[in-house]
Amino acid sequence: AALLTACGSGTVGQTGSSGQPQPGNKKLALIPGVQAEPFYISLQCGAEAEAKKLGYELTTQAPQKFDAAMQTQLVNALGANPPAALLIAPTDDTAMLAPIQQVKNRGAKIVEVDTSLKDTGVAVSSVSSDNTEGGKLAAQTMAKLAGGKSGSVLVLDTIAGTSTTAARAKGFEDELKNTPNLKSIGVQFTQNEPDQAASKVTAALSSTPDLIGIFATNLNTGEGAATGLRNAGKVGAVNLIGFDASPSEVEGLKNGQYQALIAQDPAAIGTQGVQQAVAAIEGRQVTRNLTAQLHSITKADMEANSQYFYKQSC
Ligand code: T6T
Repeated sequence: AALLTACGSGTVGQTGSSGQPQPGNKKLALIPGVQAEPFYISLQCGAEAEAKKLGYELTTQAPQKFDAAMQTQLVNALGANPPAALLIAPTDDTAMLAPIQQVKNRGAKIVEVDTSLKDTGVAVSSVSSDNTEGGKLAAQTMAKLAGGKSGSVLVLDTIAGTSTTAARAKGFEDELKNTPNLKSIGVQFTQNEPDQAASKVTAALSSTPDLIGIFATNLNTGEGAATGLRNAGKVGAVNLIGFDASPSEVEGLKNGQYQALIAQDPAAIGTQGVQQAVAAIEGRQVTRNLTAQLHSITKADMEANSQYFYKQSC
């Protein structure tokens, strides 16, 4: 079942017979990438608070898995009279185009939060981290951790077609070229399944004896990579840099399973996403692309950065 929560007051949106939302429509829908996951929960918390402040009603429905078919069902369920705006993290940069376009055709403003479609003509605004920059930051951190030592590095991506993690992997690989002592053995896909990430790490450890580091491009790949290293008794011997700052990743940073985390600011993405949606609905000026801050956190400075840790509930 999909996660369903509602918040905020405001009138339920009225819709004309044409299916085009009218000025009194105060309804917003948020469809994140996946349910019950700290990154999207924190994003939802930011979005809900801002919607309430602006007098809008935000309803969230999230797919059980990070999966385009499951997400399509939720988008289609918005029906012929959609809310005034849809805030969505498309789980596939191409497959989600048609269902989202249909909601737009029915009069809703589209705002991308976190991930985005390849087609930049659909959304009025896209709010995300600068994911290329995040990958670059991870590569610079990896170089620092290696401290001049030579070796190979593995990059774990999630599912092909995920705009965010693809940009992180590319940003990382491009930047790593500036550190000649480190060589990438390539990007491997894990389908966003921790078990697959763990087996990719096990395989890389046996095929690449000089493996010195792993960049895990999101929460699940990081958790799986940490398991893989633990199983092989290689925790700390191979530097693990994760993306995101979920409670379990933060715990892992504290106990030495990760050497660094690149934390996003999901609540800010949710807040700004709602601000852009409301500006579009009310006919005010909208910013096409907005980026939220990123922070590289190590064990040494984790106390000072605790405000960036993700939440399990609002
Ligand atoms: O890293 C985030 C998000 O930015 C990405 O698009 C998908 O994975 C996460 O939700 C973490 O699991």
